[in-house]
Amino acid sequence: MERRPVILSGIQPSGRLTIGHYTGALRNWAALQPTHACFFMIADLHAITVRQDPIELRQRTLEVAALFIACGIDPSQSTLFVQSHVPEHTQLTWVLTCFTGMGECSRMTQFKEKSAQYRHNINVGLFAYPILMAADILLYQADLVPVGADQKQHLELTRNLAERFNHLYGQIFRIPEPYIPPVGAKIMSLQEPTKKMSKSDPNDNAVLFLTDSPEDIHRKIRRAITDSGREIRYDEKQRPGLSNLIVLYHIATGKSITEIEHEFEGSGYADLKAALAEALIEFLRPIREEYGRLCDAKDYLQNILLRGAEKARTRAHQTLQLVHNCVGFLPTLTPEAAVGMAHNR
Ligand code: AQP
Repeated sequence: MERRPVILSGIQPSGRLTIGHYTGALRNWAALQPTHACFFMIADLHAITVRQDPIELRQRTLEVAALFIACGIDPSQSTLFVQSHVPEHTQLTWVLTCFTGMGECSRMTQFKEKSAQYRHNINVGLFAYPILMAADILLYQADLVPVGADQKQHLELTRNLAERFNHLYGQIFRIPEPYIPPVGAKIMSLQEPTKKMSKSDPNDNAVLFLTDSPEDIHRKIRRAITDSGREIRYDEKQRPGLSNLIVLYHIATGKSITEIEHEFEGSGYADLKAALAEALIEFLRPIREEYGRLCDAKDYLQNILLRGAEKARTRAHQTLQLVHNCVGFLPTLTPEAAVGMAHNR
């Protein structure tokens, strides 16, 4: 049978998901799932690099699962799981940590930004975050990793680590390629348009959440920061706020940037904002409604995640065994053999 190319990607349950998660990740995942073997995880191990409230983290994990499905991830086609349910992620991380230089991690832009943002809690996990991400990807022998533009540097480190390991031990890891969408790879904050829109931004008006109500959407778009110009013209460098709104309008309507510029010829920013708010409300409505239905089906979500973790473990364990063998660890039982032994007791 022909091997379908493998995809691994994930999102941290560190807050409510934003329109950026949709354009940078979820919509691309949904588009790729018919032709790829997909592993999509809720990255709770990554989330605790920043202090999380345990009750909220559990709740958010299920909410993120509901949003994955509401955004088109089909659990019968793709493997959907929680990262901490597959212990191989932390096991491979340790081995890779021993192959990573301190300088490689300290160069990472995200580490620099997050250690400035969370000065009171610059923990080793924050520093080692990209090594865990490398383990996530390499465990599944992923060919393609759909990510937003901000994750490109981490993927580069993953490739370097895989090549380093392969150079020493033979062809153990597949070298993954990034998949960065041509549009929407970096949706910017509505209040500081030179900064990425982030779910943990303390300013609620800066972030468009996928589950925002129509009233929230109207308010946030009305208050979005633009510049003092008049003309509706895309210019990412000179007019980042306006350009971000144009990209959002493109996403919500499917119209090209040129079509949008024509549509608003002679109109002002207020016209664009009013049309954008309406378009976003309609665009996000089916996601919000499906999410509402799924949130009431906790058992269904939990079952999907448990089945997904079993499937993910089978694959992850194969890679981990190869790696353990390379570095000289004694073999242990496979999960299947261990289950067999427990049954025979
Ligand atoms: N604004 C964005 N535009 C495009 N893509 C984005 N992604 C996140 N924000 C945008 C993409 O979503 C995937 C998973 O993101 P994540 O939540 O695991 O991590 P993150 O990039 O750190 O997202 P946040 O919202 O900024 O999280 P917090 O606030 O918790 O740090 C990635 O592919 C990412 O590129």
